[in-house]
Amino acid sequence: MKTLKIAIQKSGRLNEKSVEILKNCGLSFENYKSSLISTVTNFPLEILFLRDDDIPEYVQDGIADLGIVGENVITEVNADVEYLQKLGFGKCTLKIAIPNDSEITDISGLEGKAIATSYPVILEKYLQDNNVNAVVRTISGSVEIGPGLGLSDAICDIVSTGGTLKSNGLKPFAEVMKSEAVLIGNKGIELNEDVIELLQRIRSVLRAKE
Ligand code: PRT
Ligand code: ZN
Repeated sequence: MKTLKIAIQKSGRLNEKSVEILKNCGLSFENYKSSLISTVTNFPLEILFLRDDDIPEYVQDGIADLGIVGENVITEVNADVEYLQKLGFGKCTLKIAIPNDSEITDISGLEGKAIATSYPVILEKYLQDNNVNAVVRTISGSVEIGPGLGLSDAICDIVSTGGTLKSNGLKPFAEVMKSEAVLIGNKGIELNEDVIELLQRIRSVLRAKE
């Protein structure tokens, strides 16, 4: 049987928990920081360490059979992949936030306003669903400083504790989507005994945590 490939985040918020869940499945591998691929020594599996943004497309295109990534990233790139299992970590919410002193009080108040975000696809869809015409300004990071710089009237960004919003004088205003890390698979994945075994191990690790 062909060696399976699973893509996980190389470094960042999901890396540690992704490695942990695989190790808890009894898989032995080196958690290389410098190389892209690590071979599992006691299971026919290779681990690809990637930027999280690249994971949905790698799995969609079959370069990796499986992947662990945040739902927000999958939705943003519109990846056509199979959702196999929610993993219970990396939980966060994509929210629209406005300055504490903003005069906006409801969604319709965003009409004609500028919103800074790293999630233009998800935000555009949300605005459309709510019949609001706003200007979406796409920036790749530090979205929270947008209003302070006069770049935008609101932001749309990932929130977990809310601390970042608070320290930038912003308040959450509307919830756009909830997200957590999920195990995804290529749509054409063959459910052979290795895949089934791996899925069973992951599910039993999750059950043991409940
Ligand atoms: O380098 P690479 O591209 O792989 O990583 P990245 O920098 O794009 O992503 P990373 O590691 O920051 O986040 C990976 C995933 O973790 C995200 O796609 C989410 O699914 C999930 N996640 C969970 C979060 C957060 N919580 C989170 N708090 N992603 C980002 N944040 C940021 C947020 O953008 C904001 O700047 O943390 C800040 C807000 O946090 P609080 O606690 O102050 O609210
Ligand atoms: Zn990223």
